[in-house]
Amino acid sequence: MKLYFAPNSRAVRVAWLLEELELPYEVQKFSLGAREMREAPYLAKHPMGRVPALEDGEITLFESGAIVQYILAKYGKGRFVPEMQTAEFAAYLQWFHYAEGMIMPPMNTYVVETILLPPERRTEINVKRSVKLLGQMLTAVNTQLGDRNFLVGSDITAADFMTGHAVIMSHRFGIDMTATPNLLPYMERLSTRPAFIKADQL
Ligand SMILES: N[C@@H](CCC(=O)N[C@@H](CS)C(=O)NCC(=O)O)C(=O)O
Repeated sequence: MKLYFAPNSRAVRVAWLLEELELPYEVQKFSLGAREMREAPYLAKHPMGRVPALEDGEITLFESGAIVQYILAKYGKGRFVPEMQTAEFAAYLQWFHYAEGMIMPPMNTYVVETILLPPERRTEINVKRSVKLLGQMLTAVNTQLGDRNFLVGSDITAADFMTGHAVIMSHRFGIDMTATPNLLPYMERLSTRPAFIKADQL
């Protein structure tokens, strides 16, 4: 498998899973926003020129969540996914998709408005709204965690690779987490896993 990757991006989710499963993979590394991500050879792999994308033989796919589900279905041997007949499976799907559905949209706005746009084009109201929304999204994760170690069940699942990664990225971008105290030990649990450390340092 070949993973199209950039540090500090959603591609870490995929590398993290590949490391957890101890699967061999090759990495093509970009700097986020590099011109080659928008050139024809890479646009043939990902029409928006974004990361991650994955090649597996004849198959090429993008969208971090789809890639994670693909790898798990094909190579996961049941790991990191609750049994389909259990209630935990429904919760797993919900928290898996919460990352892209709920956390990343306000985080995108926050990053655009605080990092990517030149200062004269930033809008304070957009920053405030994204911080407020992110706070609401993270509060739901904080509540779900309560005193459990991971989002679903007693062990780590791919919902943590997705939503846990989004929580870690929110923290790294400077979102205040004093009102969501369960997130700090949760991030510590995730980010000290050897597989996360490897993926994060690619
Ligand atoms: N929903 C997509 C989002 C992909 C995405 O926006 N990736 C960002 C990095 S986290 C990217 O490649 N940005 C570079 C750019 O827009 O130039 C996924 O989960 O894979």
